[in-house]
Amino acid sequence: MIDTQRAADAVSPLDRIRQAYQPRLPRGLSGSIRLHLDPEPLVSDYPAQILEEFPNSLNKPVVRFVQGEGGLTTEAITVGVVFSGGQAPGGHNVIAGLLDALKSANPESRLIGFLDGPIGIVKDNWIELTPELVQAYRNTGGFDMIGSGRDKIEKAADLAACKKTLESHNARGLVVIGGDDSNTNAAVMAEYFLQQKSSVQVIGAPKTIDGDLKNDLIDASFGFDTAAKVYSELAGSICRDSASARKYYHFIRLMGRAASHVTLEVALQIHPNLTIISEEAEAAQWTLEQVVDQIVDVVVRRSAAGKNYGVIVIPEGLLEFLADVKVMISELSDILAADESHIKTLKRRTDRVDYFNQKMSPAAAATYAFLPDSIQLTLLKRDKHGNIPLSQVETEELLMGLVSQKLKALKSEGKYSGSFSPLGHFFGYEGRCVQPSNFDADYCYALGYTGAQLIRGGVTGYTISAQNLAAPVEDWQMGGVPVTSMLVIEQRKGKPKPVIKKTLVDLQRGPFRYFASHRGDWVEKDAFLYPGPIQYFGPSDVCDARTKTLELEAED
Ligand code: FBP
Repeated sequence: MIDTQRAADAVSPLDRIRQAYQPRLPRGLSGSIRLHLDPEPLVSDYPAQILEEFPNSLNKPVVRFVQGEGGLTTEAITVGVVFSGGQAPGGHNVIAGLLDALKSANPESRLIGFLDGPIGIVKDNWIELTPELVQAYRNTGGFDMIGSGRDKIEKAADLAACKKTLESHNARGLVVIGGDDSNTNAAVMAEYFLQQKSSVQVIGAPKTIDGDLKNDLIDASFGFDTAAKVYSELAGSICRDSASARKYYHFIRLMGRAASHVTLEVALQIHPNLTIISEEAEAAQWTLEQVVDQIVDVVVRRSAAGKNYGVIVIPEGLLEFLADVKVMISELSDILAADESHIKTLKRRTDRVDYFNQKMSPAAAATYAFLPDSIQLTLLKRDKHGNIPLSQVETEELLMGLVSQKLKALKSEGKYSGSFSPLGHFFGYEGRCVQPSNFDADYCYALGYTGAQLIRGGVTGYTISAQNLAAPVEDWQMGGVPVTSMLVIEQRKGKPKPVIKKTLVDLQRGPFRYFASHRGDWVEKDAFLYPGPIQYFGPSDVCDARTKTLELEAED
């Protein structure tokens, strides 16, 4: 249930001041503009399943904006909008940009918000997003204006219900604000509407703190900048506490699902003593034991230098990338897809271990049996898109225990004489709903503004693209990338499914290269940096600073 009264009477001093912040718009979106379709379509060598499931949406051109008149409707239109998936700072500004662009083209145009995610479209559960309501949420964090959800829209009945809802509102288009799975929903809906000869257009906006919805035409997903800044502040403070108290080892796990973009960005911002990057672990085929050995090595080296404290940073999804655990998870997923209801009844550890001993390869069964109860149970869960709920996998606790054991063994052999007091942290939900940084406030507003122009221009099946984001806002280049061009086939719940490709950390690109060439200096020395909290007012080099990731990728 959405509390639409809340915003009016519960406003913090910062939110009140931020309501007056007017996001900057790229030059390319100002004045008279029209759509320009690249002369050549974006052609890919699609797998047969994608060719079969998306016959109407493939091989479309990239869309850009150019100065000029015509082509964008000035009729009064109705547009629907929905948040989908996890929260990310700036979502309300996407809605503000969308509303402002629609109203400035025609004050009679309407924006309606579907409640609690895609299920709101299926159930026709919505509210009118009036200028008064939206005003109270400008530049605020959270998705609470209309709520969000993780429903997957793929069943024929759900798709038909979405079409019915949108047509009953006479909606010209729908903007889906979401990550990879949500933009997959957008692709499926756009194709369905085309097949059904419906004129409803579908546009996706690239959202996710994970930073993995990006490619040559989308420099960054929104929310990554703000969330990474929050985690850098928190983890930087922990570094300072560690260097002050000099008695604890802090193990910090950072949200970000599979990709390590958040972890890498935080490492570049704070210089921890050791940072594990999942993509490197996968490339080098590290096992769990090898990761433990690396941490032990750092602890022993620092101890020899008189430092029995430090900070170790790991990504949320690390386990999925370790050679031994990865094989086990893949076997587990197949077994789960075939026998989920029975597996759910295996409440006792011994029953689960016995069952998987019969069903898995001996190595995978041994890996499963080795894990603590809480992780064993979490690995049996899947969300509606088939993802493991990685935020609940307490990898930092597992590593703390295994490192302790190894250090005890080394001590008994006389190879280590230090003290080891580990403390675990997980930073994730803390960063998803804060007031967006100036970057995300501007970026989200530009995304919403662009979404409205794409709908006014009559295109469907596009995700909003954004290039040159390391440059000043005025020089950003906004447009649209065919959503189907990002599709690949992945196994989900034991079946091959078309999904938007997650972009993981590229070990050849600037951010990782910079990290790899500097991390050696951060192990024994305390080279910690303390970025402090996000600044909204003050010198531009602090308030408008881009992520290191964006800066270093721009230099590539
Ligand atoms: P999205 O991909 O939907 O943006 O989700 C991001 C995320 O914050 C992940 O980093 C995290 O693993 C997951 O959501 C947590 O999901 P939930 O909010 O359902 O607990």
